Amino acid sequence: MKIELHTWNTPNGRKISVALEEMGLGYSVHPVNISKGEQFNPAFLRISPNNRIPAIVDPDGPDGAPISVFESGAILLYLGRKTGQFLPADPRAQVPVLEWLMWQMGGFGPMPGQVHHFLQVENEADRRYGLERYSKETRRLYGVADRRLAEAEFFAGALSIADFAILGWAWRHERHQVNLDDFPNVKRWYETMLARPAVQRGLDVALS
Ligand SMILES: N[C@@H](CCC(=O)N[C@@H](CS)C(=O)NCC(=O)O)C(=O)O
Repeated sequence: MKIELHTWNTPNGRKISVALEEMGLGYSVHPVNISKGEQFNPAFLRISPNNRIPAIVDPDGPDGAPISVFESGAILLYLGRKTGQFLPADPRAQVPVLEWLMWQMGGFGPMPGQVHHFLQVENEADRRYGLERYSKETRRLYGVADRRLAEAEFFAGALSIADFAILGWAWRHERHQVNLDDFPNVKRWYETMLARPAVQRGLDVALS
């Protein structure tokens, strides 16, 4: 049976469709229209109590019984462990995957997400401080990524779930007003990722 992907067409949603495609797992898309408040439906809250997409339901959980998972980082770790792909079992090799996954979850997502928010604020006085603060922090994070990718092909060395997490947000670089020409190593990595057929399928699949 297929994994249910409860999601919407957003950076956090795209991380999981890309990972599912890369791992070759069958899945069905269950759109949750967050602009209409469907994330507050009681049935969705039962699998995602923080009223955020994405969430998955795997009918074939670790013990054979169904399991649901919310939070995109937890979903990526779950899928990596389930398939043994893009998450090395060796503890030393796993550390950079966890580091860059947490780096994304804690910063390279929340910060550009705030840029997206403040860009929509119409009152200039309300907008200015937030936009300046979060744009600066977003650019700092792109700089961190650029330095990392000067020394490694992918964030954790080999392609991993951390790349899928980071790609979800890099995919929206134009929306948070970052020009990848300013970050040539990120640009090289981004183009490498987009050239992967499974990544393309994960970015193209209809989620809404
Ligand atoms: N930390 C969460 C964040 C998820 C998140 O912010 N999802 C947004 C869309 S990208 C959402 O569902 N927003 C609905 C809302 O704010 O009510 C994750 O990575 O899964």
